Amino acid sequence: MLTFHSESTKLRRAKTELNEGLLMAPFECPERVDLVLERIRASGLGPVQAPARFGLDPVLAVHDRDYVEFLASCWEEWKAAGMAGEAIPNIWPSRSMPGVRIPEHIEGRLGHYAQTGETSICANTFEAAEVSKDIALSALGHTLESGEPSFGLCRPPGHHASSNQFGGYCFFNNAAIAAEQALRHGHSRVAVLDIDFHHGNGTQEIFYARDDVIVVSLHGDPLHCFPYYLGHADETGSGRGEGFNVNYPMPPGTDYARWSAALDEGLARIRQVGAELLVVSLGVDTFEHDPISSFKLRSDDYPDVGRRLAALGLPTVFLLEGGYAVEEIGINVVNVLSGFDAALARVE
Ligand code: OKP
Ligand code: ZN
Repeated sequence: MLTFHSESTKLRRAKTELNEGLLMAPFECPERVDLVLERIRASGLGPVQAPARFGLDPVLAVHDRDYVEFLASCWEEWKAAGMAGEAIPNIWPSRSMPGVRIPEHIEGRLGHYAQTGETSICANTFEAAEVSKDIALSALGHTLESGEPSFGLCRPPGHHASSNQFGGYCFFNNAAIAAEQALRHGHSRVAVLDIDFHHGNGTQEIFYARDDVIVVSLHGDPLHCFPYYLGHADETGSGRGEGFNVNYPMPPGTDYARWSAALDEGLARIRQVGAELLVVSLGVDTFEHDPISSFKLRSDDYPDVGRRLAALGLPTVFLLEGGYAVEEIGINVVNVLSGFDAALARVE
């Protein structure tokens, strides 16, 4: 499988994450990319290629222009306002009396465009997000041209980013950007399958009222797990999108037997609606030793995930989402990808 990677994803190197009441070293760190890349090279998964550049038009196809402009200037504005640390939101609009005007001061704008408080904006956050979506679009382009699978080693991740808010380490929604681009290339229906531990709330929001992108997500039950407010099974889409958003919330402690049964159901639904291309939001924070998650998947389970995805028989683009702070992130990612490749090889 061809991997798209750029050292520029590591341009974002935040110093702080607000977690458990403390400002900590971020879990979503540049070293994650090195661990995955090392394993790709060591395992002989396939060649690694640099992404092409696509500019902001594909971003503006899923994100609001004012949100993108906010991300582009946030860090400079924050510094200009004399702030000492990284840009961390600390105020949100009232729910009962929502304000209609976007503030001018960067502190107010930051709250307006943030859905969560753990993710600091620092130098080069925008640049890294741009490269991350270029990697996703390059992977998509390769798969569209060749029919062959591809892997985008995206960082920062994307699936929590909605049309107008960042959060959960995500700024541009790479999977949504790729799915939208596949439609513009001529596909009539695309599937986004999100197997990160956390619910892909941003992806859900972006496509919620649409039937041209089916979004299927397996994740920790939002009653107990981040991002808490979305991801319930009764969120099934709206209007013509009814039935095209499918959530499988599962309790902390979920093991591979239960998880893979949900995966099979989700894959059956994707098959049933006639999706022509599969975008996989590939998080491996479902791993039993992930430091911020609570599923119990083991390294040996991941090749079987790849095999089950390959059985769909669709052109497939894998995009990295989560998976944290453990040596096994590389092993687990490559296990999914090589399991997929091995199953394809058997069919050919
Ligand atoms: C991003 B991705 C748990 C805190 C969770 C944020 C998690 C963001 C996950 N106590 N903090 O979906 O992997
Ligand atoms: Zn996650």
